[in-house]
Parts: sequence; C-alpha cells; structure tokens
Amino acid sequence: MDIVLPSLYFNGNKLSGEAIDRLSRRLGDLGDIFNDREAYDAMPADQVIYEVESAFPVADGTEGGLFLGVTYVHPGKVGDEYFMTKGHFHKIRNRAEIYICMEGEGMLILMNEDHTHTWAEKMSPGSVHYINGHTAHRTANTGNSILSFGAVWPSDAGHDYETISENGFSKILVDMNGMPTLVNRTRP
Ligand code: M6P
Ligand code: ZN
Repeated sequence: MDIVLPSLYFNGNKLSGEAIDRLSRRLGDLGDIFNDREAYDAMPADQVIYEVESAFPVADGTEGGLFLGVTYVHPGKVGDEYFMTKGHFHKIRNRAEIYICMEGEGMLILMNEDHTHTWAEKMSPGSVHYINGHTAHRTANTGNSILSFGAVWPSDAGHDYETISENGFSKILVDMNGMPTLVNRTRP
C-alpha cells in the first residue's frame, strides 16, 4: 500500500496509538530530588508527581533513531519547591533533545556538565526548547494546572540519573513570594 496512516497521534494533548509506554512517578520514587526532607516526609508517598507516555520506534541504544515522549507534571510543591521531574544527563553526553510545551506553565531547569551553572527557561504553551548535549535537564510545574510537554531525543542517548541523584542540580526552583526563583541547594 502506498498511502498509510501514521501509527501515533496527538489526541488533544495526549499521545495515542500503538505501543505507547506509560509510567507514573510518585513522591515515594523521588526521595532524593526534593530539598526539604521534612516537608517530603509529611506528604503521601503514593501521590503522583508526573506521568510519561513514550513511543520507542526502534530499540533502545540504536544509533540514528529518535524517541518521542510526552510528560505531564502535576501542580504542587514539596515545601517551597515545585513538583518536578527527576532530571538527567544523557549517558552519551553529547546527545541533544528538544522539548515543546503544550499546556500549563513551568520551567526547564538546565545545568552544565561540571555542575557550576544552573539556569532555567520559562515554559508556556507553544514554547520550544533546544537542550544542548552535555546539559542536565529537568522540568518543574510553576502553575496551578498540569504542565505537559513533548520531547524528542536520540534513541542512543540513554538516561544518566545517578549523577543527579548523587549531586542534584546546584540550584533548586522555589516559590519565593509567589515568584519561581532559583536558589542554592541547601541539602548536602
Ligand atoms: C521527557 C524526556 C524523557 C524523560 C521524561 C521525564 O519526556 O526527556 O526522556 O524520561 O521527560 O524526565 P526524567 O526521565 O528526567 O524523569
Ligand atoms: Zn533527556
């Protein structure tokens, strides 16, 4: 057949089609990312912080392929710190990624490879974010509704979560008098 239908669609802001992988990250899975341990311990471990829908058209690790994901970060805070994703470097450090914000308000938090500089880009519906290789990335929901964004990254990039769970990002994003503000991390 010469003309075929795509196997994936955006149905509203949700990904639909064949072979979509879905995962939920709950507060209990994210113990090492939030700065305020007391506030974290006082919250329900089964609370969903974000969900990810992904399509993997080729095998993980394939050079030259692309993966697609949609992430939905729920609104809320642990203490003053906004709900956010785990964040990662790519295992192959030079691999880049693109994020496209679909709904909600947030920040893309970025950190250089030697952890000396952390900065953020504002996310709003339609904003496009090119994430250079060698740059750690995570997103935080700074609004009152779901923050969702699409992501496209190379299928051989891999996720290095260990570096982030050991050292974090050098700055955290907190609500300071209603304004999202980057401040130095206080937890060792
Ligand atoms: C985006 C992409 C995925 C990533 C997801 C959640 O969809 O960057 O690769 O898995 O966000 O982020 P994290 O893996 O850091 O929890
Ligand atoms: Zn990535």
